Amino acid sequence: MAVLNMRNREIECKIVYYGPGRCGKTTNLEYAYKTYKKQITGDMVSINTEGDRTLFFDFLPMGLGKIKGCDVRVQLYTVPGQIKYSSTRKLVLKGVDGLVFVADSLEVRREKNMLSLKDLQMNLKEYGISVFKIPLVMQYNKRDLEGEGMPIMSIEQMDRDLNRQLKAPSFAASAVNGDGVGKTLSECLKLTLLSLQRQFQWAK
Ligand SMILES: Nc1nc2c(ncn2[C@@H]2O[C@H](COP(=O)(O)OP(=O)(O)OP(=O)(O)O)[C@@H](O)[C@H]2O)c(=O)[nH]1
Ligand SMILES: [Mg+2]
Repeated sequence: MAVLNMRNREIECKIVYYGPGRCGKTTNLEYAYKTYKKQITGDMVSINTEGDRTLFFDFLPMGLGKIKGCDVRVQLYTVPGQIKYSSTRKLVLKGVDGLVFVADSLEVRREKNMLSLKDLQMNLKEYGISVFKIPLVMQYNKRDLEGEGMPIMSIEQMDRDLNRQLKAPSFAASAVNGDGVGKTLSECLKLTLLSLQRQFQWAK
């Protein structure tokens, strides 16, 4: 849950990158860390197992400066995507204000994307949050793999699989190159801050 300190006019909120193992969540944060230096307010913390898989989470603090008179700070987190880290994923979701669901465009990951979205929905439910109500942005990652030998799904197919009911804003991306990373994040920030403004009547 966001922390609002209206006396000091400070807001701190939490955005979580969710999605199946190896879909590119950590890569999104790494790109943001490298690229948005002015907004990054501390080191990126990653807790990995061997082979770069996320074990607990990645964490990246950002400061957006003053928005409508308030100093806005954002904490970006990723969950570990591997099935076996289910309880850690739930823990990382605690207090989430906005979500990026990173889906893997590789055809062979189709089922994994859908299972991960279900897992997200169930974990949110345990915190009393509806996936339809929370600020959520979809990212269809690894678009650069088109024509590289392993078939990828069309955007339309991914929308049908994952976004038919949610109707969340969606972005094609290639996190390794940085394509779509900024657009995804800024849309999620926009939706999250709008939702906080509505909830707390801030900026009125
Ligand atoms: N070709 C391509 N590879 C990508 C892209 N994004 C990530 N990768 C690669 O996919 C692999 C997994 O990326 P990670 O960012 O570690 O995936 P993750 O979602 O954090 O995985 P977990 O921590 O296990 O949940 C790495 O080898 C990345 O370089 C992309 O857009 N295109
Ligand atoms: Mg990771």
